Amino acid sequence: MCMSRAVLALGANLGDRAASLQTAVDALAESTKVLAVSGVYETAPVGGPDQPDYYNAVVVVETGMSASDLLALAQVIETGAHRVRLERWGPRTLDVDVLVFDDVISDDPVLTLPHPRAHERAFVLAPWLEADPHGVIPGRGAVADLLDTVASAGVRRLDEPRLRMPPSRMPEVH
Ligand code: A4P
Ligand code: MG
Repeated sequence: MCMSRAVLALGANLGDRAASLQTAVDALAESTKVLAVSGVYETAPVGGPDQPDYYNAVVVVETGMSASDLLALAQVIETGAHRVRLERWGPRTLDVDVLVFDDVISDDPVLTLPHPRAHERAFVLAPWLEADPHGVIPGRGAVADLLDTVASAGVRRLDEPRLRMPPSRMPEVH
């Protein structure tokens, strides 16, 4: 099977934020091989209406799925967390975005790759650097360099909670 490497961003600012993030990690591990999980970052909301602070985290996976199947999985996970889409950039129990999928570049509005705002958001780049210190955003540059260019005020790594990395259910590919 042809394996791809993808990076996903998790965000939650309603309900039990830590539980929502852990549910997403567990659900991803059901269908992909989870390679790395960042710590949990408490972050001030960017854009949208007045809303509570987020918990954000980043997950690196290896998968035999296509990019569109991975987006579909992300959306199933969001729906499973009872996410209701009320307004763009508004509060949510769980947001699962695909940040990069291999080195694919696409401006398809259904799945834009890399994620069009990832490179300018400290709440994405800080956990990404932790999970993948050598991460690169195709067409934009190294995550480490991009993080140096954005304002990181309002982005704070928490000692607790920690996200558990569940054992992968995916069979090893030889
Ligand atoms: N879509 C296109 N490309 C992608 C991709 N790479 N990954 C489409 C995921 N989805 C992608 O998404 C809207 C549509 O984007 C989907 O139908 C999908 O086909 P959505 O999740 O329904 O809506 P949204 O999340 O409200 O919009 P959007 O534009 O994804 O918002 P953002 O940019 O993700 O921002 N502040 C803090 N501190 N932390 C956060 O996590 N998140 C947001 C949401 C705003 N402010 C935040 C945070
Ligand atoms: Mg989203």
